[in-house]
Amino acid sequence: MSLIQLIELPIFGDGRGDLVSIEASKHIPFDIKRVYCLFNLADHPRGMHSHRQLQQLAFCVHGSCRFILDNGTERDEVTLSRPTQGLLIGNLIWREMHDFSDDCVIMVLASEHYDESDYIRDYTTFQDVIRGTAG
Ligand code: T46
Repeated sequence: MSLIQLIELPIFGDGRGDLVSIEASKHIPFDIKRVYCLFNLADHPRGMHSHRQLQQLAFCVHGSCRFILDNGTERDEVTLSRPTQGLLIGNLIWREMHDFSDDCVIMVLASEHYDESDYIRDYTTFQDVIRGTAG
C-alpha cells in the first residue's frame, strides 16, 4: 500500500462560494475523537514523531505545507494545498511537516484524545518499535 494515501472530498460550489463537508464513517476510516488546528506557523519543521495507536487525517485548509511520511523502510512526501484533500496518517508512521506558507492553516482529525504516551519522538526508538525490538 502506498505511504501517501489521499482522501478527496467533493466540493458543493455555487454562485455564493464553495462548501466541503467531511462525514465520519463515510469519508474517514476511524471515529473522530479530537480535532485540532495548526496556524501562525514559523519557518521551522513540525511533527518529527510517530504515534503508537493514533490515526489521523490532515487537511491544509488554507495555504500549503509539505508532509513527509516514513514507515521505517520507505519515505515519501506530498504537498497539501487544498481543503478538499486529506492525508491519511496511520499509526506507526513517522511524520514531518515542512515549508509552511505564511497563510498555512492545517486541520487534523484524530482517532484518539491527546495522549503524550502514544508519541514516539525519537527516530531510533521508532525504528526499534517497527522492528519489534522495543516496546
Ligand atoms: C501530529 C502532527 C500532524 C496538546 O496538548 N493537545 C493536542 O491535541 C495536540 C495535538 C498537542 N498538544 C500539545 C503537546 C505539545 O506541548 O501541544 C504542543 C505541541 O504539540 P506537538 O509538538 O506534538 O505538535 P506538532 O505540530 O509537532 O504535531 C502535531 C500533533 O501533536 C501530532 O499528533 O501528528 O501535528
